Amino acid sequence: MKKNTYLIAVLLLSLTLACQNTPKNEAQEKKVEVKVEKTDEGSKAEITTTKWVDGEAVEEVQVIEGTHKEVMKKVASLTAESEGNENVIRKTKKKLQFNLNPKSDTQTTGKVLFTEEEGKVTLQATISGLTEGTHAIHIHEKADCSSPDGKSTRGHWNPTFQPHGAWGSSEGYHKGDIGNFEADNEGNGEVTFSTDQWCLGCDDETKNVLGKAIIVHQGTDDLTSQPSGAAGARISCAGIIQ
Ligand SMILES: [Cu+2]
Ligand SMILES: [Zn+2]
Repeated sequence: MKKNTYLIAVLLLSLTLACQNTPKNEAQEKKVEVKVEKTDEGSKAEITTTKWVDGEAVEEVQVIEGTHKEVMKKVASLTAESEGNENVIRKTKKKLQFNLNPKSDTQTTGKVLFTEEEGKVTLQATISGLTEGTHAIHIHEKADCSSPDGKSTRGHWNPTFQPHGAWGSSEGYHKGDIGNFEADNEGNGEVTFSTDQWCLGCDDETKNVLGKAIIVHQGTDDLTSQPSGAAGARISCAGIIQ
């Protein structure tokens, strides 16, 4: 399998099994962790099942390889085992990790991590190769970073047809209006942003960030100029793809 993994999607499923016949304090616990790695040549899933027997963790690892479709089908059938079982307390944590790539003749790179837990999505990004100062970061509407200037991602993601603005503003804002962050004198910046107005792959298209793009700008978002805050060149780009 090619080492160049362009995307790692990790789906963590924690299942707590409370058997009907067992008193509550003796409830059996089982944890299923699924890690899917997608490469140019196919996919590989690693399923780790941890069971606690008499207070000791017993781990079992299963590896599935094949086309992405085959692997995802197997994973779905394995995790569906517990569905319909009322005694299973299901807690799902989704993770999506990818890199930001330089645009507009810059050296601006970065790493982005999206996590979703209990109805809340958190974005964590570390960005380097920036000029010192304030930079805008947004979600744009299309996961297409093919053009050298990043404009193939189109405008800001705005599924609710609002004006551009500061996140949470009563005058309206785009679902992609994350805002600004600071880069230090070494050109490094960090962004942490949490909201229940996004989701990772749900059916609500006013919330689903998959298929969109992250864009970092050379300039500052003034939070008022239409349609996109006059934030200047698009210097780093990544598609939000599962
Ligand atoms: Cu933007
Ligand atoms: Zn906007």
